[in-house]
Formats: sequence, C-alpha cells, structure tokens
Amino acid sequence: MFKLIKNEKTARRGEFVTPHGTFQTPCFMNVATAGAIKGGVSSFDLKDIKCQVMLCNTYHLHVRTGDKIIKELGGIHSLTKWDGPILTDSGGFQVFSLAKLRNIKEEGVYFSSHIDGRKIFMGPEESMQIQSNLGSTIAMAFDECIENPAPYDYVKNSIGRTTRWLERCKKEMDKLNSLPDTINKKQMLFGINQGSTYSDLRIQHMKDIAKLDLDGYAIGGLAVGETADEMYRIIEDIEPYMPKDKIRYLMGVGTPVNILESVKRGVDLFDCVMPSRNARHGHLFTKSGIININNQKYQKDLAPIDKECNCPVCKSFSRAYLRHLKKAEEMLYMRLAVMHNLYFYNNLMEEIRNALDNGEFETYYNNNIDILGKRI
Ligand code: PRF
Ligand code: ZN
Repeated sequence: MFKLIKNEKTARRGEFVTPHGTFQTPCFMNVATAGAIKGGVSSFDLKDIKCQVMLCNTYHLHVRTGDKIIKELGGIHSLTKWDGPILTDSGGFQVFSLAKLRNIKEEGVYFSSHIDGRKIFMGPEESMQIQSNLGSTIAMAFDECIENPAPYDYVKNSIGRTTRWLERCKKEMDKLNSLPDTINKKQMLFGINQGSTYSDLRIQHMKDIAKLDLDGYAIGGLAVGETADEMYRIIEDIEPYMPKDKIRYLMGVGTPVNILESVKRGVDLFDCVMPSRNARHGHLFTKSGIININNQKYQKDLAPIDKECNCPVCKSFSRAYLRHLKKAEEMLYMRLAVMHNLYFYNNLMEEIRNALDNGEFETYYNNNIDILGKRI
C-alpha cells in the first residue's frame, strides 16, 4: 500500500508498505537479475549500501534454474537471504530484448531461450505463475515493450493487447494468491503503461489500466531509443492520469540526472543496470561528477573514490587501489566498484527524500542537476 507523505509541486515523498517491510520513496531498486547483484555483492552487503528493494527477473530465473525448482527450494527470499521487498520483472521486456525468434500472438509470446535455443511460450498466465513460484513481493504485469520509434498503428494495436494481457494477469494473480501452497499469498501486482512516444495512446492506455485498481503503476517503453527530452515530455503528459494514491515506477531508468528529472515530474520508483554497468567500465559516480578510474592520474591517488561518500569502500580504500585492482583484473575491483556506485544511487535517493521532507526539493534540484552528469 502506498502512502503519500508530502509533495512539492509534482514531486512526491511517500512510503510503500509490503508484507516484506516498508520502503521509503523516491526509491532506487538494486538490480539482481538472476538473483544476485553483479560483481559479487550479496544480501549481506545490501544494508551497508542503503538498499531498500531488490529487483530480479522472471525470464532469467525461469530459464536458469527454473521457477518450479526455486519454489521447491523455498522461493527467492529464502535462497538469496534478502528478507526485504523483492520486485520481479515479468519477462515482458527481457523476451523482447534478449530472446531470439519471437512470435507475438494474442495468447502470448513464442520465443527461443537465449541460453540454449529451447522453445518457450510465455503469456500473462505463465508470467504470473513463474512470479508466484518465485514468491516475490511485487509481480510486474506481462507487457509488450516496443522500441522507439515505432509506427502509430502498431503501437495502437499493441496497447490494446497489453491491456487485455493485464486483465488476464490480474485474474491469474488473484487465483494464485488464493491457492494453499503459494509462497507469498499477498503478492502484489503492478500494471505497466505503454504507448511509445504518442501522448494520446499513452493517456488512453493509462486511463484503461487505472480502472483495474492495481497495487502500483509503472511506465514502460521509455529509455528504449527516444531522447531524454521526449521521455520527460511523456512523463509530464501522463502524470495527471496516474492515480495519485498509487506508487509510480519508471522502468529501467536511468542516469542520476534522469532520476532527478523524473522525481521532479512525479515518479516514485526506479531501477537501472547503470551502477553496475558503469562500474565495469571504470566509471564511478561522485558528488562532483563521474570519474574514470582507468585514468593514469589516479595511479598514485590515495584519496577515496569520493571524499563526500560514506560507503564502506570509500571509508577504507583509495582510488589508487581501485585502479590497480581494475588493471590487474582482480574480481575485487567489480565488487568494490559496484558497491560504491549502488551506494551512490541509494544515497542520492535518500538525499532527494530528505530534501522533499524539508520542502527543499527545488533547491536540491537546482544545486545538483548540472553536477550529476558531469564527467571529470
Ligand atoms: N516493460 C517491462 N520491463 C521493462 C521495461 C518495459 O517496458 C523497460 C523499458 N525501459 C525496462 N524494463 N516489463
Ligand atoms: Zn563510496
């Protein structure tokens, strides 16, 4: 259940109550695609890096090791030992971005696994069954994510189908939640808004899915080829049609700048692989901009990654050590770099929440928006 605590214009400060605990919003979810954060960061570490919510993927866990086996093993919470909220993405996006040879029909999607080419069918019912087997806190609806730009008529047809899929998701979820051997009988369901970059289709779709009174609403189909300005425009256009009393999740977004701009426009929840992907390439976030740890100038630099950072990595290790670990291709580099980058994101969200609590969001925005994206 979402509680709106405060707002400053369209920016919102809230909290979301789940059977696995309450998290504060705006919030960034830490991505653990196949049940683990990339770079060897385990559930032991998550509290230290201010993580509130973990995100796993239906598709990955279905193809390896299999949701039925995970259910037999006690579910995703029991395996990962993360006892906080876990959101699972439906497979909708991954089927469209990873799987080969896909064929979309009214009943669902036929595709080949990206691991072994095995033929798989996934529709709304299958996606709900898998997410129920995993026992996540929040299940995402099975949707079609279309890359931008896309032809108007294709998008128009697609959102109709995504709405019908959502109705089937809700029915199936209600059924699964009432079965005696279901791991999480209070599993929540979020709907996903689609409609590419067409405001009229976005608004129509939002109105249609809002009627279903779901636990939360996501904005999908953004950050998939359109410009950042187009993405902000779409968020602005649909914001008035998003239920005020429901949490709002912008899927797969984004840079710290994207997040601050989207909070400003009324988004509560985010996820992105950027903290780990950037870490892999040596790009580390700091309060004065993004540094590239590969740079020669850090070879003898004994300062922490970010002097203003209170993460476990910055408290102990230097830029010189991180650069050395990366050059030496030591596994520890990824672990430390990912922990720092995730802490940066989680801490950014905490700062945004504090600013909202103090009625100082606009000041926070003005003081940070130009620095956050800078490469130094
Ligand atoms: N749908 C789903 N997951 C997603 C997306 C989507 O549109 C996106 C788009 N940025 C990321 N993850 N189900
Ligand atoms: Zn740090």
